[in-house]
Amino acid sequence: MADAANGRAGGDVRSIFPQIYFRLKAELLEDPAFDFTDEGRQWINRMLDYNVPGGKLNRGISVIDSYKLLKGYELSDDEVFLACALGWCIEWFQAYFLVLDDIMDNSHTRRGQLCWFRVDKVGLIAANDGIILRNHIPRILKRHFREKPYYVDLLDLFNEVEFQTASGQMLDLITTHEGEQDLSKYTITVYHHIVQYKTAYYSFYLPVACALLMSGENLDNFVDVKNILVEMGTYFQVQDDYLDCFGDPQAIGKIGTDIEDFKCSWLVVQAMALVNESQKKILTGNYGKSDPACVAKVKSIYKDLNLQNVFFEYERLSYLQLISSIEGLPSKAVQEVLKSFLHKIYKRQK
Ligand code: DMA
Ligand code: MG
Ligand code: MG
Ligand code: MG
Repeated sequence: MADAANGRAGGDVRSIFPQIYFRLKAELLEDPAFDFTDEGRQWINRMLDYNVPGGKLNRGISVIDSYKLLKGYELSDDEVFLACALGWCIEWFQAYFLVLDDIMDNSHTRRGQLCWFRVDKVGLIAANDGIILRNHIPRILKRHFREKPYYVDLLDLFNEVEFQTASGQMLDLITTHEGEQDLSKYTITVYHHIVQYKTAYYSFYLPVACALLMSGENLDNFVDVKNILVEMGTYFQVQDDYLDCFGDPQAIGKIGTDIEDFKCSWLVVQAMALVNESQKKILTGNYGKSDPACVAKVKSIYKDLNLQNVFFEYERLSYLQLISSIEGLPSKAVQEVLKSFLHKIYKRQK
């Protein structure tokens, strides 16, 4: 345990990575910039345990996997620790956005438990907890990366990606006003714009960009890589939208709310392109209502339109397209990074 917490390179990343969380949390709970009371420390401790470590950890672990592939040799204990710390910064970032996303989407469950704001005695304190989660990231970076030549670039990267994500969230939320006026405003172009910003940058570009910075690279030289990662992130959000309706809540750990929330989901975009007049009437009359009978009517239109098969075909083609773009990149190491990321999500059920 002591070895693992120090990031010994001998073990498997999947077993080391979770251990590093405890070290980072302990450091945050002893932060000298705040005079903690016992209650304050307990609140942060519980809030972090509830929101940070319980996900798939794909984003965080991708930093270490990518860094290893870019370096091309065994990492030292120190390098493993730093890559894990950066990976955890992305998991903190994700926790920050999810806590707030669940309030705004009026969601019920996340990662197999109640959404944080629905927990007794939490409520809108969750909004401030989101801010604290975000503020933990520069504190982790300051403690462990201050002396690194890429420190400023790292801070700038998190700031830029935060701005992109928050802007994407804004679009996701305000676009529903347009949809409420006229469902045919939900075009694939509008959809791509939303998901590129709300999901792709932080989920796909950010982990690889972190690994590139650690490897001493200049991100300006990786525009092609960024574009492919944005495509991959788009495919990932299409999966998320598909699973929101057709996934197993037990497996995905959350109950879908996209239909109730009038979201510009990939499914409704596809449906609007395929409906006949009578189906369109049913869809328009029932979309965006919290009544379960209305939701069921929307889902039955989706089934009649065979949207599951439309999705499977989209998934197959996206995969082929991504592989061919990846194989067009000059560096074999970078190709491996992107392929390993793609294989983590292809045909995912959760
Ligand atoms: C995800 O959008 C985007 C962010 C920034 C959390 P979403 O609301 O579809 O996510 P989920 O389905 O996980 O609530
Ligand atoms: Mg949501
Ligand atoms: Mg959302
Ligand atoms: Mg979703």
